[in-house]
Amino acid sequence: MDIMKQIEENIIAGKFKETEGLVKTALEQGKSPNEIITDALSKGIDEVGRRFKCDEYFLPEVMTCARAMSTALATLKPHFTTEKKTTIGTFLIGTVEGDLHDIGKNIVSMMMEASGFTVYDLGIDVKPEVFIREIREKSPDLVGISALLTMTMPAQRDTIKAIEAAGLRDKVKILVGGAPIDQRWADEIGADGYAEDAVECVEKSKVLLGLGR
Ligand code: B12
Repeated sequence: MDIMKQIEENIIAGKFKETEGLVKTALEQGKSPNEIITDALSKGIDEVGRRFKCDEYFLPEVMTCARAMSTALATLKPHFTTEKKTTIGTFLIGTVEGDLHDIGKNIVSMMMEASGFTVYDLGIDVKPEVFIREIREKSPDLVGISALLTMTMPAQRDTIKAIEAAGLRDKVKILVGGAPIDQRWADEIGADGYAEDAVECVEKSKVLLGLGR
């Protein structure tokens, strides 16, 4: 079986102990980290989501698959490091309060870093006051707010409102993302932009900072 298919199947099977070796083999075969994410890992986790939705998988299975996915990303991370020494902008990112999903956010962080941004990742379940404290401390150009649950989408709005109330709204550009998010929602809650995936996040970030595409 082709290595990319093997990685995809490995994520679906949640065999996290074998993941690192497979990802290393793909890198040795000349696959780029980007290809591995798009053509193998994302396909695998999408299938996990599908099985979860139709009750073929339950939470314990999804958790082992997520662990395999996180292991794969950790293996890829050093291969993503940018050659550029100077930063083209500063990006602060976190998953909203009440939301524990971080796989997509971590991919966004890695791609932004690889594209020359300095990234501060606040992790998961981030309260609005923590976003505010960190904006004051790090003075980022951009703030990314991730949400994966329809239930936690309103927390994106609350976070933006809190940033406004703290008098910091005009100091940062705000991008929102996550599977249930779209441009309409981004407009409704007053974000500066929405990106469907990590590659688009890099593109939109550059546009927002006037750096072109
Ligand atoms: C893995 C997973 C989990 C793992 C998360 C582990 C982890 N470390 O992240 C665990 C097991 C913990 C989990 C828990 C739950 N989950 Co879950 N989970 C998923 C699953 C299968 C995959 C998510 C994922 O990683 N996708 C892959 C990444 C690469 O995609 P992504 O996150 O969308 O990110 C991309 C873009 O969205 C974008 N992006 C992401 N963030 C940002 C931020 C910015 C700023 C930008 C610009 C872009 C951007 O770029 C990313 C890269 O391309 C999805 C199904 C799915 N297909 O989404 C369900 C899913 C999200 N979960 C779901 C549910 C219901 C739950 C639980 C409530 C289950 C329960 N009964 O307890 C809990 C909630 C826990 C909590 N409080 O957060 C539902 C949500 C339904 C809904 N509409 O609200 C989904 C859709 C499954 C389903 N089909 O029902 N889950």
